[in-house]
Amino acid sequence: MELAQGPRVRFSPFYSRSQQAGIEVASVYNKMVLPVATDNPTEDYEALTQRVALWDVGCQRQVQVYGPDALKLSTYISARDLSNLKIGVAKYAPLCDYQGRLINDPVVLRVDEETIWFSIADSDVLLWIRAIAGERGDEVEVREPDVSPLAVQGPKATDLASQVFGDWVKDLKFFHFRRITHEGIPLVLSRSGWSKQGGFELFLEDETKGEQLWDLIWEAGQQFGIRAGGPNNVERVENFLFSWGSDATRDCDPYESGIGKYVDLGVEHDFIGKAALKNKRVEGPDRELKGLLIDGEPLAPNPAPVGLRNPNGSYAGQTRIICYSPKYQRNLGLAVIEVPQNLPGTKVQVETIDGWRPATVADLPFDL
Ligand code: THG
Repeated sequence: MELAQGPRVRFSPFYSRSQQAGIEVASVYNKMVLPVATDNPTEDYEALTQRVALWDVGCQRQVQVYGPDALKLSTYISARDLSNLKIGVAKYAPLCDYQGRLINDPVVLRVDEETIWFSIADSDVLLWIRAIAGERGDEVEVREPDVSPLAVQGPKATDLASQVFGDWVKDLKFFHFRRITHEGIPLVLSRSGWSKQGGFELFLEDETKGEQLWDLIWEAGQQFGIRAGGPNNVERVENFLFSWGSDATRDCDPYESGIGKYVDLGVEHDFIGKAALKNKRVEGPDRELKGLLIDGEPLAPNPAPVGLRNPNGSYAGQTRIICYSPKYQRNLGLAVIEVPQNLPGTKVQVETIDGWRPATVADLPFDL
């Protein structure tokens, strides 16, 4: 069977190049194909952690809020304070519903005075923002612009990007960006990306130039040992970057999801979910996303939910992802764990293909 081409599953402007470069495994994200791995995940991980990796993350769609009320509306929608977001700066911001449930965790970029991009995770933020803007009567236009991010990640990413775009790239701070046109290609160059290896995201602003941009990076990347890849579950579990829709359930709030530090409850302005989140702070969580150190031989990566139980067999929560970590040379996991079994050091058991294995609860990020 083959995936039917059509508007239900979209392909990014980098898709053909990703495929030519050896990507063989893909997922679907924001109703778009997300290339994730070649036929050799070990090499994918090595390229990312030792050299440089190129990822088609065109599926990180932008929701553009444009107009005189863009910042005001964005501030109301975000649980992190965006009220003083400067042009050329981005912030990672949890979005919650009125009950405080986390509904997305975009990178938010202030592109200019009246233009804000929500670089979203895998849920329909466009509909949410349109509805809220409509209810409030804000003067904004909300739409999906022609923007497709391409990620350059790894210890050699800065050398590569400065060779292509110039030395100014070296001085760009984390989560800062510049809007440029390079060899006729309009793009936003940002120091960000879904790994802890350092690197950039190139937000291409003309979908007809995807192959041209890919080729530019690919050719300059040869001397650095560049390799095509995709958002890497092993590296991001090792260093804990949250994956919405995967790590926690859709009922979890940001505190339960391990990203509570990005919620600004102390602000004067109101934002969606503020009252509910305040109550949750007072009551304390029923469960929490935590790390797991899992005993035994290396486990095959499993990014699907499996069981988590106490040594006596009773329910302890849900294991959300398991992988073997080359960095720590042990099996790691992320799990949503019931209070009080969430305390670091607690012994639990994890369901694996060869039965239940002993594991120990750990704080995130892992400190091993
Ligand atoms: N880049 C862009 N858009 C995205 C992602 C991205 N949209 C979907 C998804 N990823 C959103 N989720 C995240 C999760 C973590 C981070 C970014 C997006 C991240 N976190 C850093 C950390 O945790 O150390 C920095 C957070 C901070 O200090 O502000 O980068 O990757 N364009």
